[in-house]
Amino acid sequence: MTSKGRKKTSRRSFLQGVAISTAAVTGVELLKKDVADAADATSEGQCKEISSQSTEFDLTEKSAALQPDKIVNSACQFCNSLCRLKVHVKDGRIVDVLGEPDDPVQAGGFCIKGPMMTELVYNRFRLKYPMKRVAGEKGSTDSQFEQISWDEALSIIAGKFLALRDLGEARAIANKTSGRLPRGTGSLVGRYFNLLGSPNDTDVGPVCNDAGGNALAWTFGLGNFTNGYGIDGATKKEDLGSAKFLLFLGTNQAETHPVTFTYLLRSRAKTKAKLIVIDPRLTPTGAQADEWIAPKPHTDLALVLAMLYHIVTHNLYDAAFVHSWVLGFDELKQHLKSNNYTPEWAAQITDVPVSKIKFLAETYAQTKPAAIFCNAGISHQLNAFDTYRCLAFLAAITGNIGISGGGCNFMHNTWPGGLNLPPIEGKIPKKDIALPVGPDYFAEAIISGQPYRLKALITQGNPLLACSNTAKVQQAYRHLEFYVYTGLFMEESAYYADIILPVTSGFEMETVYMRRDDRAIRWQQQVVPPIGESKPDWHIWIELAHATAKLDKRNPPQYWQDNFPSSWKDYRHLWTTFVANTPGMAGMTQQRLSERSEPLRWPCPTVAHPGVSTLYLDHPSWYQAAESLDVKNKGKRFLTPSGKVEIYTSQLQKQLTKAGHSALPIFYTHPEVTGRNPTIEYLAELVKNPVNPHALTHNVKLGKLSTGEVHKQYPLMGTTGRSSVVHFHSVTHWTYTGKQKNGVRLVQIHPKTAQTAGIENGDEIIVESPRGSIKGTALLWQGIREDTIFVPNWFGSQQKMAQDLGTPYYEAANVLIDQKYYDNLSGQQAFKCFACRIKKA
Ligand SMILES: Nc1nc2c(c(=O)[nH]1)N[C@H]1C(S)=C(S)[C@@H](COP(=O)(O)OP(=O)(O)OC[C@H]3O[C@@H](n4cnc5c(=O)[nH]c(N)nc54)[C@H](O)[C@@H]3O)O[C@H]1N2
Ligand SMILES: Nc1nc2c(c(=O)[nH]1)N[C@H]1C(S)=C(S)[C@@H](COP(=O)(O)OP(=O)(O)OC[C@H]3O[C@@H](n4cnc5c(=O)[nH]c(N)nc54)[C@H](O)[C@@H]3O)O[C@H]1N2
Ligand code: SF4
Ligand SMILES: [Mo]
Repeated sequence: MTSKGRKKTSRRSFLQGVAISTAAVTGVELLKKDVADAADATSEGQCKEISSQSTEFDLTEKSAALQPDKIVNSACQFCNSLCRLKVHVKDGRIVDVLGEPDDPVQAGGFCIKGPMMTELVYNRFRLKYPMKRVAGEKGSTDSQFEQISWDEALSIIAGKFLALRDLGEARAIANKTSGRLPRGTGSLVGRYFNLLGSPNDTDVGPVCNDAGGNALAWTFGLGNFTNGYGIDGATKKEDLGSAKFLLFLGTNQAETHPVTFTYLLRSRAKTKAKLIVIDPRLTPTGAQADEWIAPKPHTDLALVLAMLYHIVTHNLYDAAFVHSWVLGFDELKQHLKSNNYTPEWAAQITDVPVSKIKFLAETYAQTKPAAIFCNAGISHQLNAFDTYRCLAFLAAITGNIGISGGGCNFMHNTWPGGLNLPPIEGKIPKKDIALPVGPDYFAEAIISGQPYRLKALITQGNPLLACSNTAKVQQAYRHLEFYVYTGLFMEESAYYADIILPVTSGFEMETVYMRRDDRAIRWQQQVVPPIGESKPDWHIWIELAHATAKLDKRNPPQYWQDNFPSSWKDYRHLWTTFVANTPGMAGMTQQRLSERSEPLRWPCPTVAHPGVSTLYLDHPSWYQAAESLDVKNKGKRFLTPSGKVEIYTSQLQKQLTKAGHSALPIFYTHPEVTGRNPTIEYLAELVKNPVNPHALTHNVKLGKLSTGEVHKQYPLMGTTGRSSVVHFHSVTHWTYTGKQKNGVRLVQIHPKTAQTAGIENGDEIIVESPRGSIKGTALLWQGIREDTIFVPNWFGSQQKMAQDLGTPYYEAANVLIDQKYYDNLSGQQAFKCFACRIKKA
């Protein structure tokens, strides 16, 4: 953050601090920090006029060399803090990147990655033109590729897809999107797949955080982050900034959403709101907290069930709200009691003391408004949908939903999920039911052909690092008949490709790219022309449709051309089309977005509407927006079938039972969690997924006790996640700054655990799981449970920037993780749990 005079606790002083003796230790005790630290946050995010300035005087003023010719309003393509980046351009070159001081949430701030956007533009490793494979085995680094024209590349792809379709195998063609895309790309992919007749265009959601959105939709009606950052235009008051209690589960926002987290800290310095962070390890987020609680990984569901139990049995709930707005409270109460989900029970499973669980439940219920925030630490559990549902129940029974400063802020369930295009002209083929959602299932379908085989695939993102069980993904991608890789660099996945397509980075396009968690978006101007022959994704799909038109023998060219007008290549035109066809966005015109310093939130039914901050707020502004989404919503507060919060209804029960679940979740967890716990069995039978009804899923049986057998060989638990604020998935590993700051894979291990294994700080180590092993460097860290290690993801074997910095090349961390374990409702992969052992390399 560009801040002045910030006090820091160094890692050294931290390591010299007190050892952790119990699972629940306060960040305060551990770091011996005081409230001054929190007050310090107020200085965060203060913008300096020119970022390269390093004193309080602006010594770049009148610097002939550094005065920009123009400043372009672009945006960052990395995290969901959605910073505006004001890009200084001199003589056609980017010379500086600053934040937006006129956006009160951003307050001029940005993180280390903002300026790294420039390193995506000027980068000798950028893919610059389309290529095709000419020699070498798929996956081998000896693979040879040769430059081809866009015309040739797109006609090869179209020809292959049409050939499969004509054999009656349209469903064998799939696409996997990434979260890093110009908005609306998924709608164009979906349209192309509709015309082709394949159901297998998957969104990044099931890999990322869909479970949260799914649970919200099933409980409250909309699948989105419920509250907003900054001033709510309807009430003219702070929304999340007015929270009195911030409960974070499985989210390390200090490193993953630094600027919006800074906004929360800035607000908290005024409100003195309590912040409690629940995470098996101490992160920079936990360091800011009043209390850090470290449960055993993958057991949050037990913690939340016990909080519910304590609130219900001690009458700590909001009886008036429950009476007016909640369906199924009595059934929930009965369920908690009959299963005996007491704090004592949960303490045994989670390893969090009983008193802590009770304290947590009481504080949450009695400190209103209380806002819950969750992210990948919850989403990447095999019980994610059920855990998120229980968290939604917590908010519902305490009346913390539909109020400013409260809500269920399940991150990365922002808007837009889909942007609508006009109805398709012409008759489209009937589609089969889709494969189980989540691209991680693709590997299984390619290898086993169950329930049917995938043969051709396009991806955005880097599945060879991002998907679970890398060895299986490698095997599958070698077997694919046809694979198209799109991306910025020659990443691990590109070596498996038949065709490689170069895409433009964020500064090279006028578009709407990232989105803020609270459903807000902003318009961004193009800063520089595309590098080489690279194209933005939406151009690729429009041009692919036109290439397909030329080769299709079944349909007239208009079938493709009319449904993909070339005018959409102008993003303004495409955006106007989205605005005209998507409910709730009539007020989000390009003109309005361009004129604002702040992003604008959906839903936003008219240009006079401020955009909704708090969903379900009992306020005319919300009712107007709700009705714009669907006329049937007229007068409804919650957008469920009943218009109320739905904890239990017979309809919910009927639907969820079909896939082995219940409207009232029981506790179960990953079989590789230590101890003997109720777990999950995947049945051979595939059923229609009630949460994703276009797709199949495995039926499951919940509750069978795990044997603990795996822990005889692999006594520890591993979890994964982001290495630090420096990296954004794999892409920043291709920047000099990224590799320079964080080029070594540091595996966090508790000192006692390391000592038992004969490992010292800085030792080269090997981490082994039943699937495979990886190398890393031991980072002894007192802020992690003794039974758990943390392995950062997205270090890869082809990240050429390592050459420049002399850092190692690494195997994907996902070799450690089993693809079998996933949430059969949301499709979320259990990235956050694996049995393991460690040794010195
Ligand atoms: N710098 C940076 N920022 C990013 C990204 C990035 O790659 N780099 N990626 C973006 C994306 S796509 C996403 S989805 C988000 C993810 O953002 P986060 O969810 O904040 O990131 P993670 O590091 O995956 O996981 C968060 C925390 O969950 C903890 N955790 C692990 N297992 C458990 C568990 O069982 N229970 C609980 N309560 N916690 C657990 C981990 O220790 C970790 O600190 O970040 C976004 N922002
Ligand atoms: N073990 C473990 N695995 C995980 C996770 C975890 O926490 N632990 N997290 C999961 C989560 S939440 C996510 S979101 C995924 C992220 O993993 P990915 O989906 O692979 O990450 P991305 O950042 O989307 O994509 C990486 C590459 O996409 C390319 N790219 C960048 N911008 C664009 C663009 O505009 N268009 C196109 N076509 N390509 C582009 C770049 O070459 C970039 O390096 O990983 C998942 N995998
Ligand atoms: S990565 Fe996030 S916090 Fe950092 S500059 Fe980009 S949008 Fe802002
Ligand atoms: Mo994600």
